[in-house]
Amino acid sequence: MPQYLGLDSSTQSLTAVVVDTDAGKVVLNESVNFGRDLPQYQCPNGFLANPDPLVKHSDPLLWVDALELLLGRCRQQGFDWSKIRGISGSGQQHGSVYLNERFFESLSFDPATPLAGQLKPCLSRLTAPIWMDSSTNAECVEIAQAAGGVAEVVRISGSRPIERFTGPQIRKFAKEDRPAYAKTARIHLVSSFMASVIAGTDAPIDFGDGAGMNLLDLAAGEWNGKLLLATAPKLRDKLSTPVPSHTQIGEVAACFVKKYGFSAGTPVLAFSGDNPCSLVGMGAIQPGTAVLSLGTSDTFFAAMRKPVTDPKGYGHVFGNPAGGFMSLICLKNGSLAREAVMKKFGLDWDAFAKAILEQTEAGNGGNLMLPFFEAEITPLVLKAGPQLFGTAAFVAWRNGPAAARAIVEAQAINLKLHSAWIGEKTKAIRVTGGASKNVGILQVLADVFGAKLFRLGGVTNSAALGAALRAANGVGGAAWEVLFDRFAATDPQVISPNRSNAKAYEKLAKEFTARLKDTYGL
Ligand code: ADP
Ligand code: XUL
Repeated sequence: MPQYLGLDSSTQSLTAVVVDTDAGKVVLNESVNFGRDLPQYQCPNGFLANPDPLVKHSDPLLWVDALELLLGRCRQQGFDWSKIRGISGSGQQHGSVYLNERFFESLSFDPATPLAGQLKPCLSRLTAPIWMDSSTNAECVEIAQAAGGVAEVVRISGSRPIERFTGPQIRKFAKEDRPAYAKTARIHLVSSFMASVIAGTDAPIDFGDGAGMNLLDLAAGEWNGKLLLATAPKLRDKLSTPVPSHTQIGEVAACFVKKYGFSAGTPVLAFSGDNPCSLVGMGAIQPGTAVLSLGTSDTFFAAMRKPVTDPKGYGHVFGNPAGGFMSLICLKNGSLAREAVMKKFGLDWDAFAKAILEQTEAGNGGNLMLPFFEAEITPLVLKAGPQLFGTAAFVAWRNGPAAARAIVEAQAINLKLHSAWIGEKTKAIRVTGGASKNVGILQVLADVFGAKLFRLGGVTNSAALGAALRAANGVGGAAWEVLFDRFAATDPQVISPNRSNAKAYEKLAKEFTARLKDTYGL
């Protein structure tokens, strides 16, 4: 029975999904949660505390330890890794790991000791900036200037210089710590770093995730000389080659054979970003099916007919792992912002859903929130702190049900307004991610988008599933349609829009736009 493993190294957890393609079954779906299972790293939500609210870094050794913990735990529980015929993976996008010369030799790991300890001396920067970091506004301006303007960066890379993207993050490091930058021999994305570990080789970066760096020439599939130069010195030497996502990059490292019982010679396919992998896991590789992913970030994405860029500069074009391109917008204030409201009023997720579905109505009686608990990406708001407008009780944070509805309505309207540039009419949207369990949240999204929402029938982590399906396609040669039939079927419970709410949301969208303008000058 051919089995394929997909690993997803996401913001708050590491997940392994194994599909058995003959049986059409998911035979493993296990996660390690960084906060709960590895508290010693002090990253309860996947990032380290920092006095600067714009700085969000994680510890790359946490991800390596999580991998070993997960593989070991599943083996202990009786899972047989020797049956795996191909491996691929997914990583939170944009995050970067900085490694010195020793990295290249360290990859022939010693199976007798933990890998994190072996990789520690290879880090030229102890922490890894992740996608939540918004601290590189100055570097974005500098890169645009040096590269010939924002429009030129968009033309080449599919996005304007973006604070969380890897290029601006690299520039900041090169400016702030020149000696450590000089000692950096390799800069990996989370995806290519994890691929390097599992394959014991210096892995390439795939087009899907590479497009989130402001360095890749999308049309040519190569690093762009002008952008490299505008970003940091000698950068080309520090990056591995960009490759198509279906590239086989090596075989599982000998130490994983010895330690966890993988079969020697198991092929490893290039890892990609979590959103590109999710596009596959949701069966949405063809244009016409949009996906809403409600994870730590809320993202909205779809395969594209031809690469179109966002005139406002908030949206992106990434590589579609199945070929061609995909559009994406990302809201930083996703699940953690909803959690902040939930906790403020001592609710749980059921009560949160009830507040929306039973205790409040569309339009929220005029109560409106600008829900930027953290600096926001879409639209660009660098000043953190939610803003409330409406009744005195609501504004004073004394109306829990209205606050629950307000944050979700604002997020939904923000997603709708800022995805309009994609230009596809969305009658049906597939939803995934931790918050897609919540029917209250989904009902508001269905109403605001005026579209039916579908969830996957089985696995909720579509990025890990997508990585497993990519391995089944790229290594095992299974056809996408067959894989989607078996693994990406939607749940019979469809969330349909309540059309009578459309007017209230049109009004709210106008108000939301006006408040953004008044409050942030946007
Ligand atoms: P990521 O892959 O970005 O690490 P997930 O897709 O696993 O994140 O989603 C994690 C988030 O899902 C948590 O932060 C939590 O707020 C949210 N979540 C989990 N269960 C629910 C629920 N029933 N309703 C709403 N949100 C939920
Ligand atoms: C996408 C983005 C996030 C991360 C984490 O551009 O920044 O969605 O990939 O999931």
